[in-house]
Amino acid sequence: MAVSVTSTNAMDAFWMPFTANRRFLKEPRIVTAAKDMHYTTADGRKLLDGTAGLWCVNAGHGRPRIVEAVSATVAELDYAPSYQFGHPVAFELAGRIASLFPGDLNHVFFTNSGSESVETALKIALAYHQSKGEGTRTRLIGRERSYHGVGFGGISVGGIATNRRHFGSLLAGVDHLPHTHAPEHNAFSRGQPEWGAHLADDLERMVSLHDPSTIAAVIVEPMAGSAGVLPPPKGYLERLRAICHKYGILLIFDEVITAFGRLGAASATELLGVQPDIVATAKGLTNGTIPMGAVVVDAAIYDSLTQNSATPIELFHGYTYSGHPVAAAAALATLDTYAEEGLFQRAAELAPHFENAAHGLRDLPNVIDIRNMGMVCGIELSARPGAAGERGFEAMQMAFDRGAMIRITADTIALSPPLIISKGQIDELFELVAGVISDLK
Ligand code: PXG
Repeated sequence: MAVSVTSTNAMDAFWMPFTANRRFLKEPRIVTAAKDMHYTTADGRKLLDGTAGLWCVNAGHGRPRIVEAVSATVAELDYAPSYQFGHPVAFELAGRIASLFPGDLNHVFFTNSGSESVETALKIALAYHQSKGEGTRTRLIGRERSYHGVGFGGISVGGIATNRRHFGSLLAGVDHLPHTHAPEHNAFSRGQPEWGAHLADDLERMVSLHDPSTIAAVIVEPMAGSAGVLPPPKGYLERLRAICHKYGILLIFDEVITAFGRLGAASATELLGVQPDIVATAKGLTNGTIPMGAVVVDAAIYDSLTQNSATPIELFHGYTYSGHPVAAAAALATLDTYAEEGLFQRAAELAPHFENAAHGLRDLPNVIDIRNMGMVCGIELSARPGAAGERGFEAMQMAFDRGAMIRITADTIALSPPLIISKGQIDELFELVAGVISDLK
């Protein structure tokens, strides 16, 4: 069905998320179709997808197996509740997801988005401590420059000021570790920076300040995505893990971006060999086709919550669409596609080429840092005096005009293409971005 966008009046009913709405109405960027590595724009141009949608279309667009699974399932079982009833696809999917995560990360709670996965993970952490008789552990620790979605829990532990400052007092009892970005020490690092592991030791300071008996969990993105692509310094996550272990604090990884192949492995957990207690996922789980998230939980947490429960229902939490059959079918077909095409391995193999292409932009005007990990890179441009974000915004618009979809966070360009991208298309993407940066004022 063709979507016609006729007038500004018709368009402004849609209040667009995280968008400069007034500016968009004057200069809309509309896409109407997508296949493999490309979007089609409303005026019929092809756009190379440099961002896998919003970091979610890891297998590329319009993949037949996923399309067929969604069509077949919606015809057969359009909806079924997961409260007190079940359907086979959700059980099968939970097992498949658990098998992708190492150690005892083998219980899966379904959500519909990354934000809901984060809220779920935080609530499970709090309920777990209570189930063990340690209900004083209520404090949550996040990190500066982290993005954990837009729920009240997520923005409370999150560390992006613009996402917090308009929304009242947020959750009480939250503290933040320092972020790990320090251009004077780690600018233009390739992969994980050498400098910065010691920043994890700040958790020791918080433990002395608050006492471990008050701290429930630490939540971090193993690689911070939205805040401008910040790979973890070497040894940093290991130190956080050790300190959490020492004081009985749960470690939550927000892998909404990093799970399902983005870094060249099933997850950052697997790639980095650091074992969290809870992992929040979404995005790549269904290749972006149908909204779905999954929270993967360690057996010790599940066992404590289920075995110590004083009520028949062990966790008073869930969503109407938890384990939705059509989303679950999309996820199974997505995981099949990843496996059949070896896309996690492919990402690992392409990563060095991607890294070289990214760092090839180093000498262009206004480029002040380039960061990368797996199939992600951030290219940071200096801000125009008094106009932070303006140069980045223009880069996005110019790339759209010239044939690529790219993402920006303020003045940082973030590239994270579908993992089916070819080396030739990587070169094409970076050449286009290089041209844009060179022509920007
Ligand atoms: N955690 C992380 C680490 C994320 O990146 C969320 C939670 C929330 O997911 P939902 O599905 O509720 O949006 C995210 C989402 C961008 C961008 O351009 C990133 C996200 C969403 C939209 C845009 O960087 N990440």
